[in-house]
Amino acid sequence: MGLFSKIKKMFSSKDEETLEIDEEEIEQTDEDGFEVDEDNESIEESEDEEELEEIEESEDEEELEKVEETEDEEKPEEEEKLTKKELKQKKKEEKLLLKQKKKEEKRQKQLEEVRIYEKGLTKSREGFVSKLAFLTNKYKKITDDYFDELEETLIMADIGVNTVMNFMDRLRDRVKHEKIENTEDLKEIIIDELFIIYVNDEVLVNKINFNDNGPTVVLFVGVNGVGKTTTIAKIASKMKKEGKKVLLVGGDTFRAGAVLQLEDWGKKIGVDFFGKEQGADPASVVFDGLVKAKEENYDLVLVDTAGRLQNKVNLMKELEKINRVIGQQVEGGPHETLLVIDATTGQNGISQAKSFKEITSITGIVLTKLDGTAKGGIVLAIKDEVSIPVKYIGLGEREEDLQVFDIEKYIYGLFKDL
Ligand SMILES: Nc1nc2c(ncn2[C@@H]2O[C@H](COP(=O)(O)OP(=O)(O)OP(=O)(O)O)[C@@H](O)[C@H]2O)c(=O)[nH]1
Ligand SMILES: [Mg+2]
Repeated sequence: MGLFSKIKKMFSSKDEETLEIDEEEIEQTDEDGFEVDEDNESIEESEDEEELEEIEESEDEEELEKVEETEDEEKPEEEEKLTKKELKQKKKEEKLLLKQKKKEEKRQKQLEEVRIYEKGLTKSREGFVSKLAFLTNKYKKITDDYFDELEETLIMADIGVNTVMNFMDRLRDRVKHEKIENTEDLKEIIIDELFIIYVNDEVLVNKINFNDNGPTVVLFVGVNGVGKTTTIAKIASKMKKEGKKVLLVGGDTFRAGAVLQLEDWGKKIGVDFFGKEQGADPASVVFDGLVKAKEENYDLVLVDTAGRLQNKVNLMKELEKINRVIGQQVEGGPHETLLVIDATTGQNGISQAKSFKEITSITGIVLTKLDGTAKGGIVLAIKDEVSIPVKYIGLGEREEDLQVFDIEKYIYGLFKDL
């Protein structure tokens, strides 16, 4: 079975069988992508188990006493044994039920996320899938003309010229070696090959690098209007719900109103904010913000920055300064530098990624507004052309529309109708 068939089976039905596959095959990514939460989860589970055992023990003792009492009343031994056995059985069943409930909850959460991917990628799916279906019907047999039109379709989906060229070479090879003749038989192979472009023999790291010794500092960079501030607010709100103490730092002192916008977000979602007036030195804002974060034991500090200074050199100097301050204040910081890119800007977004990569070290990409474009292929192009993992994607304006990027859910959302 091809990769896509497996993914489709995983996400499109809810029966028990798929549930099993799901548990085994999907590498569980926590909602927010923070590694530490995965650990928490196992702690949670083991704590639950301990608790259960404790309860079991104490209950067992009580029951034993009861049994002893009744023994005095000359209860037949056989019957007593049976009760003990039954009790144990009952506890076991309860434990199992709890585990199943947890599994089901996890599964439901995942399906909800899949629905968000589905909805957010509607435009891309409609554009690409319908074109692919059209080509399949138009040609029936694989010909050079078919390949040409397919190539054009992929480039139109913003997958990127170089990526498409590589892809086409691989596809042609497979067609030759596997002696595939019909376009219909190629549909699933196309998806599998796109998947392979993204995965590309690498272990996919979409988790945020969490600092265990002090606050985790995440720096957000990107040009104007791409969605930095809203992304910060969405992540902050998610983290707050997970019980983390979050501080927003208004490092964009360049644009009028930017500081106030972040402060307003803080108020709206109930997360603390630190900032100074417009025009203040961003590095000094970050410095003071981090002093506060350390003194008051914040878990997570999200730093907003200005996307456009007078020119690239200025921006580079500014980011260097901010990085230096963070590194001095918090060991290993910034723990992440996330570049925010607006998916609707297509190839322009790719160029931005290349430029930013030259001026500062980027650890991950947040791709926003994927819901607003029919060119969702940009996810594949970024990975292939810029070699930076996409860590979050924005699939709409609601808070829950910001999702940890998951290639399987993405491929499903993009091709489920095929
Ligand atoms: N549809 C959609 N809109 C989004 C998404 N993410 C952000 N937006 C919108 O994009 C607009 C710009 O977002 P901001 O967060 O202000 O962008 P910014 O990068 O901070 O902009 P500057 O501060 O001007 O540099 C807002 O109207 C957001 O609601 C998304 O995933 N989908
Ligand atoms: Mg902003």
